[in-house]
Amino acid sequence: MNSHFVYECNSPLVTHEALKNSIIYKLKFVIGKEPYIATQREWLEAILLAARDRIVDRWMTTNRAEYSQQLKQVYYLSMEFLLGRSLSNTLISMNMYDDLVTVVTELGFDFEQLLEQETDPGLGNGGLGRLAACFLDSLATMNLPGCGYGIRYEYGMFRQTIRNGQQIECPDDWLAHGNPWEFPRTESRYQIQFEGHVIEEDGCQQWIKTNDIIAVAYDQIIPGYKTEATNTLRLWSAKASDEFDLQIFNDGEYYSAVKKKNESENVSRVLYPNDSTYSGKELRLKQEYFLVSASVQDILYRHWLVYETWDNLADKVSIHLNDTHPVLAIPELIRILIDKHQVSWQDAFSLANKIFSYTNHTLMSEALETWPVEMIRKILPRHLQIIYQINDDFLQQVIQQFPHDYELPRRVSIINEDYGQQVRMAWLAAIVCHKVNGVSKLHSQLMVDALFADFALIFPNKFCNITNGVTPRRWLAVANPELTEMIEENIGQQWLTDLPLLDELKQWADYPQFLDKLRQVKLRNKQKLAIFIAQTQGIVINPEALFDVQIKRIHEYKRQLLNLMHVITHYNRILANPSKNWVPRVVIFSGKAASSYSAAKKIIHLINDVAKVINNDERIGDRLKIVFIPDYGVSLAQKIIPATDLSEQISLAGTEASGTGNMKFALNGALTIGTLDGANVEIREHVGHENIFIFGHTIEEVKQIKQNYYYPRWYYDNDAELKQVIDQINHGYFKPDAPNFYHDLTNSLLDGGDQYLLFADYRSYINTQEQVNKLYQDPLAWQSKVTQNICNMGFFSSDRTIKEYATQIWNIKPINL
Ligand code: 26W
Repeated sequence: MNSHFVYECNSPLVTHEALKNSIIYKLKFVIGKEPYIATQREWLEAILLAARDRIVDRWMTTNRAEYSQQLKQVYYLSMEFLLGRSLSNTLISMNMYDDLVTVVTELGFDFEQLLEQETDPGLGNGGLGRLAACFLDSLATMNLPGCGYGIRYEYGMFRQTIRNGQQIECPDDWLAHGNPWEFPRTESRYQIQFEGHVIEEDGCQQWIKTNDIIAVAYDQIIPGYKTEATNTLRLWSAKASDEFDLQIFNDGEYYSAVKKKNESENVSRVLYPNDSTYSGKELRLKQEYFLVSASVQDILYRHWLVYETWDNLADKVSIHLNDTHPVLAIPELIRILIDKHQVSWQDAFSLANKIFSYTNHTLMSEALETWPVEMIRKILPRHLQIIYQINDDFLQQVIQQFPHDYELPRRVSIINEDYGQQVRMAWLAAIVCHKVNGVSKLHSQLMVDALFADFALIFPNKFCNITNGVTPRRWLAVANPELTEMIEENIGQQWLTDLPLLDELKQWADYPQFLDKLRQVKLRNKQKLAIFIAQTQGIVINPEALFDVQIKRIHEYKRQLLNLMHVITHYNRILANPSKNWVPRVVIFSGKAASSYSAAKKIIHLINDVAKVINNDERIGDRLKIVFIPDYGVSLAQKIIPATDLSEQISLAGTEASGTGNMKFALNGALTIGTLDGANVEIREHVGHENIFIFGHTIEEVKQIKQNYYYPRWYYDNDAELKQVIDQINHGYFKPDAPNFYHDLTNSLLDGGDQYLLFADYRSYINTQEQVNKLYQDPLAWQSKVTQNICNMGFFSSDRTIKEYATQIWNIKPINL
């Protein structure tokens, strides 16, 4: 290849002049506008396209290298990817951030303002989707051959606004202005079959008379940080297989003619905005199958193109299932190998076993997917046969292995006969995959002790732990440039790809000058957030106050309500003792509730009602402010996390699988107040017990309490402050116009069993918050603990996580570039 045509970053071709010309070129020839009439959005699009051009050569180089080196690849199948905005990240990866700032400023734009115009694709619910995005970043940065597969939802996670304290959901039309990052691959299309029936012909199964949809690929480049390597995220979009029914159209029924087309394309229309309870809806099942069928067909097509044999499939391909949502990939792979390529059952099963691995992200029983047998029979009849066959073979093996445990086959059967017939997707994954992992030490332990206890006995080497991590590129370099710069001044640049090097900062941990500089960086981030909050919420907050933050999906188990109970307690204490020297606090909440989750919606409502009363109580002044920032997402997290002093990680022990926000906060110099749950346990091990505020009952104690008949009223009767808080909520102190409005909420605690033990953990939470206040009054002592947090976060880089996946599960090696 003629290297003359290769754009190299830092080469003379990427001078400011060239960059500027290329932006203007895009504006004129791609967008079709003259500079003087183009809108800011059109300029942004031109800039994105010009930036995109500069990663294309890396992409092609990587793809070529992967192809010629015939390396094993991992394919990461996920129903969700929460990438966040791409421009800053791309620029930082390419080391051309400053160049673009210069050029864009010369063109007369405010760069930061322009960045804010980029759409944030919300193609996920929360932790699981964001983890997938961190993984893509780490794979590319470490030159590991991988590719993400997902769905190009036309509508992502709903946009949240708050009206009269309540959550209002609006559609997220994120493609309204097009998506400059994507490359449509109209030639990469696969037929996806649904319904129909199965016949046997000459001993072969044929799935016929199906209704078909076409999956079309859209690719986005995922750049690695300061490396030639890139990654691909391939998202599938549904197209009707017949544009419309010509016969009906000719009969003059235009509407009916396009109806069928619309129905087919509904498959990729909208993300299910639910991350807590599985919905059991047919459309969701179709989405899941749509993703996996397109992806498996694509993987097999490309493998055959290179190798023309299936014998080495497991040596070249590893497929990872991000939770059970893509588990149908298992019967799909087996189906294609057997029905289309005449592979034997034994060989197909053995390939599937070697190729697939699965991560479990939740132990909550209501979130575990189980599909009615009849629904699968209707939509995927051939897959049901394969699932039955897998189950039969497995149960036979179990009976042979454990002939005396008569109950075991019923418990481990993929088909749950207890509630009508249900296919347990987690069981299917646990039986076929060669590895199953949890996402934190504690979660993985609970997984083998409880959910998968039987399977852990049957397959003693299958289960493992790989603790989650986050990418320091987005969560420090992009989100917190000031802290990044300060770290660089002290220890250079290497740490961004080798996070344990943060340990070197320890040498300055005792220097007041260093600690004070750290405080100033935080203060400036808080000032920025305060401006944002004033502009968007009209609430004025004091940047010197302690910023106490809980941002995540609203869920009872995450206990935003416990946080609010502390807020009210604190409010009552200020009122009772107004002259005391109170540490000023701003308590910030942000997060979406699933549209159908009424208890979670009520918690949002209560937060806003409490905020209204307290923020307008003149006796309080700026000693306590509550802010609910609407429409939580990746971009908002990037603003809030660098400005946080106190990170709330307060789920009931045993309920949060890992948490990843907890890691982002600590990395950005917030102290954690949290329970011994998920990855908090490991964060404590790394940062040291004295540098984190741990409270609440441990898992063992929770178990004990629940066994010995938990009586929440006892706490209410014996704790005057708790009683006061609950009475205030109950009697309408925060909702004078509808005083009974929160009865159901307080009842669920007082008489409904308080499932998440808010009352049992209340007192220790309040006392621990007292210690937080005390420490905050001593800035040097506070900053010294902050430093210990930052220094010790090396372990929680997603680079470490991905290295563990690469060696322990996928067996993939870096590309030679
Ligand atoms: C089928 C409905 C549904 C959809 C999504 C059920 C469950 C989910 C996800 C598994 C929920 C999720 O995002 N889990 C989170 O995964 C993170 C990454 O591992 C963990 O850090 C969080 O603790 C876990 O709640």
